[in-house]
Amino acid sequence: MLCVHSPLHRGHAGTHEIYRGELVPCFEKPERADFVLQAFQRAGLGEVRAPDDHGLAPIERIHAPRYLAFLARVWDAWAAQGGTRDLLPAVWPTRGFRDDIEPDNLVAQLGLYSFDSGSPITAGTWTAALAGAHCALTAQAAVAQGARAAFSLARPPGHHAGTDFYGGYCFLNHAAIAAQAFVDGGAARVALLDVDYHHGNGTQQIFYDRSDVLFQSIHGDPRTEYPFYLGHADETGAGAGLGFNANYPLPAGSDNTRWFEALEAACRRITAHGAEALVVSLGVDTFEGDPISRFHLRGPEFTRLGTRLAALGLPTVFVLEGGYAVAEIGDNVVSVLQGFEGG
Ligand code: OKP
Ligand code: ZN
Repeated sequence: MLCVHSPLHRGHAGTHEIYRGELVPCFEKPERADFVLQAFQRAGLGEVRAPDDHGLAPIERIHAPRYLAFLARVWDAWAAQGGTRDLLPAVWPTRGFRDDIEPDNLVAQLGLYSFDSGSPITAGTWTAALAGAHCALTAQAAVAQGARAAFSLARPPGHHAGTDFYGGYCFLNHAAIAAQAFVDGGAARVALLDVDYHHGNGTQQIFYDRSDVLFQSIHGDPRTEYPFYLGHADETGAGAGLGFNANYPLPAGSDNTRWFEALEAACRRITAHGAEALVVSLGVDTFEGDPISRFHLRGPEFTRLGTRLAALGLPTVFVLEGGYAVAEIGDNVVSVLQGFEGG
């Protein structure tokens, strides 16, 4: 399997995030991608290639121009004010505020375009996120040109990022960008399956009123788990998209039997959708030892996941999302990919 990877992810290196009211070191760190790359190469899974530059056009198919412009300039604007520390928002426009005006104040701009205080912007955040989008687009292009599957190995992750907002460590929604590229390449029906522990609220928001991209997410119940305000079972799509969004919230601590029942339901639905291509938001924070999540998948379960996805028989793009047990993240991702290759 082709792996698309760029070392530019290293430029996104936050120092701290706010977690339970405390400043703690970031969970989403560069070592994550390094460990996945090492494991991929050690397993001899295939070629590792740098992304091609696909330009901004396919990214603008998903993200609003003013949001992209903000991400591209925010660090330089901060540096021009003498800022050196990670940028974190501290104020947000909630219900009743205006969101059609972009304030001049930088921290207020951060709040306008974000939904949490856990996603620091650093000097290389835009460059890293952009490289990640190009990794996903390069993987998608390889699959569109006939490869059975490809793996976009990038960070920061993407599935919490929506049309014009970041959060949950995510800035550009790489999986959504890849799914849109399949549509723009002529696919009438695409399936996007999110198996990260956290609901893919950004991806859901992006495709909520569309019937061409079926979005499904298996995740910790948002009544207790991040991102809390979206990801419930009664969110089934709107307008033309009604019936093309499916959430499988499982209580934190759910066992693997329950998790694979949800996977089976999601897979059957992908087949019923008549999808021509599959994009997988591959988070492995479902791992038993993950420091911020509470499911129980281990190596054999990750292999089984890959095997089941292969049985769908679809051209498949894997996009890396979460996974914070750094020492095990590489083996867990490789288990999924090996399960797929063997399936
Ligand atoms: C990203 B992905 C809020 C911090 C809460 C956010 C978890 C993001 C997970 N201050 N933690 O889905 O793996
Ligand atoms: Zn996650």
